[in-house]
Amino acid sequence: MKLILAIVSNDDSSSVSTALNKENYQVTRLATTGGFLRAGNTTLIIGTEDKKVKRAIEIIGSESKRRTEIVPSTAAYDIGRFASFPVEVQVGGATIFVLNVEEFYKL
Ligand code: 2BA
Repeated sequence: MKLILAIVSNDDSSSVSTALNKENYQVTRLATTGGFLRAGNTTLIIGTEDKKVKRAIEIIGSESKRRTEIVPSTAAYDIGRFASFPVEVQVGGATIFVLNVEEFYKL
């Protein structure tokens, strides 16, 4: 048995866990915070059989693809004068760890 820890963006976490649930994976969601950006993300804990790990990673990857989004940004270029312009930012993606599970109990 394996334990998958998948860190995904908050925006993707619902669609990732819904897609996993649909294929009978059991998922626990933890609200977590990235150490670098200090922004909220979601860590999914998935306990599953070895042979189901590959498919779980495919599902996580397809529901949390890295993509660029255009967001508004504001810059001050003179005292009291601001310009608003769109900037491209990278969102999504997943960081995944797969660990061996020595023992597993449901009591
Ligand atoms: P990613 O590498 O896609 O990582 C997204 C989030 O996944 C991280 O959020 C962190 O919560 C988790 N994560 C990634 N690798 C990990 C690992 N080896 N162990 C434990 N957790 C891990 P943040 O820490 O807020 O990082 C957000 C993004 O900032 C990262 O995206 C990366 O592009 C960049 N970044 C992180 N640390 C950096 C550093 N020391 N220097 C430059 N850029 C960094």
